[in-house]
Amino acid sequence: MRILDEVNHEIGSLVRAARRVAVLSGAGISAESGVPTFREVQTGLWERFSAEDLATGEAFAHDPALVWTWYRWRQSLLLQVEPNPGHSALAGWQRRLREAGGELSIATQNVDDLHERAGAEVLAHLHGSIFAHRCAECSEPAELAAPEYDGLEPPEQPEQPPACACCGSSLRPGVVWFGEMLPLKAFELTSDAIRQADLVVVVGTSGLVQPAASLPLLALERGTPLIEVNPEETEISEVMDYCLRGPSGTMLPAVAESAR
Ligand code: BJW
Ligand code: ZN
Repeated sequence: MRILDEVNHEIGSLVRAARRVAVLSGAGISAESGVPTFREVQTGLWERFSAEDLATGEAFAHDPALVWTWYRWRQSLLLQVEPNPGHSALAGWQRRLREAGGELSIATQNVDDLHERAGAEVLAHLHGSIFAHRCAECSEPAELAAPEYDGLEPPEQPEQPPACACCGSSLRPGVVWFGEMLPLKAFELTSDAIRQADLVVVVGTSGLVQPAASLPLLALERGTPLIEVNPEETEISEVMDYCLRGPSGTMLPAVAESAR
């Protein structure tokens, strides 16, 4: 493992030679857009809870209004932020590789849509989408208007989740909570993309949450080079060939530029 604070010659050569690139992204890539990462301390209504406490079916069953309002507030925050240079760099690299007959696939653990808003196509949302809703009982999908909070300050009062039009049970966000299975198709597409890649880039994830954190290990089967982009050491840094220690908003544009 080589720890670097800038893109060097070796990384440049790997990136230039790569025709099939697989990217796994996590909350860190959206941090510079102003989206809190998953393991940051919370404020307001939720300051007594960690995000991990709230992202469970048990929490939703125990206090549906609290959990529902947390997700609606996060939606409203996302509607007020923009993709950052890290998202844009991946989108541009994907476009250029495709024009040259290659492929860059993006699998994200993020429930936001910032990759798409930067112009990228996302192969897989491994943990679902915060903008999708469905019935917690019968799984019927539901469309909802945007939340009315201003997005910056958490609301003062929790609101109850709306009722399903089919069965009257509570709606829930279309995300994957702890203890729930990941969408099989998304998981398989990501596994295939990593197995077929000639370069794997892991960006902005702590590598703590399974099974997503183990997906990059599939690259080891064929000895595919692995690059991590993260200002901090992570649970999966050990298996990386290169660790670029810096924010993705700076590092990814430099990596993508070295592909030219
Ligand atoms: C920057 C940066 C910058 C900052 N630039 N970087 C024991 C062992 C193994 C597994 C388990 C176990 N006990 C339980 C499990 C299973 C569990 C799990 O993994 N738990 C661990 C916590 C131990 N996993 C599951 O339950 C999964 N399902 C499953 O296993 O199904 C099988 C099963 C079924 C039934 C019973 C039992 C098993 C489901 C996991 C679902 C995760 N869902 C969440 C919430 C989604 C909805 C929402 O957003 O609210 O997904 S949890 C949360 O973590 C979210 C994230 O996608 C995910 C990963 O977080 P991520 O992206 O890594 O963010 P952070 O905050 O952790 O890290 C940010 C990183 O960014 C840091 O490294 C920073 O340094 C970096 N950073 N600024 C670049 N500018
Ligand atoms: Zn229903």
